[in-house]
Amino acid sequence: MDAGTPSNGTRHDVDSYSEELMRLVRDAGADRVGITTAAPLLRARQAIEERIATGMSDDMQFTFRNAERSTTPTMAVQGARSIIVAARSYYSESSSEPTPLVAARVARYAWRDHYEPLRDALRVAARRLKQDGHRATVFADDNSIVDREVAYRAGLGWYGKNANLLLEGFGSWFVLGCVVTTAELTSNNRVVSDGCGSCRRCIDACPTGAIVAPGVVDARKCLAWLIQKPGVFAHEFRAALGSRIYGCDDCQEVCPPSRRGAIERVEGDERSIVDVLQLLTLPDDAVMRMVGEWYVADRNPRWVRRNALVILGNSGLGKNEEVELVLLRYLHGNDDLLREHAQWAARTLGRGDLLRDDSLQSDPRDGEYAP
Ligand code: B12
Ligand code: SF4
Ligand code: SF4
Repeated sequence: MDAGTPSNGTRHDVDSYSEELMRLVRDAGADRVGITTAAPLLRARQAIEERIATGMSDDMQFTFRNAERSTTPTMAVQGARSIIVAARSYYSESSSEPTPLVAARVARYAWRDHYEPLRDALRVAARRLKQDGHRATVFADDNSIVDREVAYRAGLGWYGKNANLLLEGFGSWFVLGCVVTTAELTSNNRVVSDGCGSCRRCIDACPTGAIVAPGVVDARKCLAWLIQKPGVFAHEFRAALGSRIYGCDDCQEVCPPSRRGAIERVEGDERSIVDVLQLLTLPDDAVMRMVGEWYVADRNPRWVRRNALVILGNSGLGKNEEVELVLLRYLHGNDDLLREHAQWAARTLGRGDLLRDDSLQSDPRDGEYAP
């Protein structure tokens, strides 16, 4: 038999094999599983090309680097015929960490690593497929494939106006991933119809007006991207950053189906808050340990510190002695970009006096770590 089960089997065999694979992924920890074909993701390709043409993709690489590749499953796995796609909840109501003087908020999907458990669940199906002689590769948040479109096509949910995929009955607090395989499987031939109706809360709640049309996020304004983007943090969005150090959840927090349907996942250690003053005084390796799996351009802690300085500027704690010491450290530092962000923070905190200090001309480093 060609590549195991069940290329010359009956429709019934294909159906039950597909069911069996979905069950394996569910049993291994996924909350929802579906199947679609490996046909090109043409709508996603068109959307990516439009975002590039209008400039809305900004400098993002990810799936935008090569739109043909990220929307052609057969380029990810040669001879691919089917895709098993899974969703896993990352919602956790709240975390019980102590609140530091200057607290920065982490978006829920990054409170702990949720991609690896999802990949583990998908690997169970991939192993079975390989045992049966098929090719099978797991992808989750990978540049090779546009996850939401695969999940949409497999009938897992609808695109909300906030561009997230909302699972029917459960909302959007889910990460998505898939197994692309050469096996022929039974696709879910259903499309979940729009569940947003006349609601537009996410559009109104977005702090920067980044949702420019239903389902269309202009990355140039989206805080989740601006936090990741290397370079100077755009002045016009510094106040809007508030206390976000990684990701932004506002367009999901306000979403009624996501509030109603969230599946609580309580397990393991979580980091929902970062101590900004601590972060700004740690050496490089400790900063990177602190942020763990976060996407940080070139794994350069400079971008994390840059964001932390903007948050410090938004803290309203200009009179605090510890805040002043940290600001001085960066105002005296030899990194021009960080110094500019520290100057902005000082001015925003009403501490322009710190900039007038003559000692700013000199470099006070004394062999200790200095930015
Ligand atoms: C690049 C990227 C980003 C970028 C750009 C986001 C974007 N909207 O494209 C930035 C950094 C901003 C980002 C932010 C976030 N991301 Co992100 N991101 C990705 C990544 C790597 C690629 C996405 C992509 O290719 N987009 C291409 C564009 C064209 O797709 P789109 O905006 O979804 O466009 C679709 C809709 O417009 C829809 N559509 C077409 N016509 C119409 C018409 C109507 C009326 C509607 C409503 C929709 C619609 O079809 C288009 C094509 O599929 C994926 C992982 C992956 N490999 O796929 C994760 C992914 C999309 N991100 C994810 C998450 C969790 C987030 C954040 C919630 C994280 C956070 N808390 O900060 C935010 C949410 C921001 C938002 N509102 O979208 C999850 C989403 C899970 C879900 N349930 O939807 C993914 C799938 C990662 C994963 N594997 O779980 N992300
Ligand atoms: S993630 Fe934040 S900034 Fe981006 S679209 Fe949603 S609410 Fe707006
Ligand atoms: S907030 Fe309303 S419009 Fe936005 S995604 Fe949720 S249901 Fe849809």
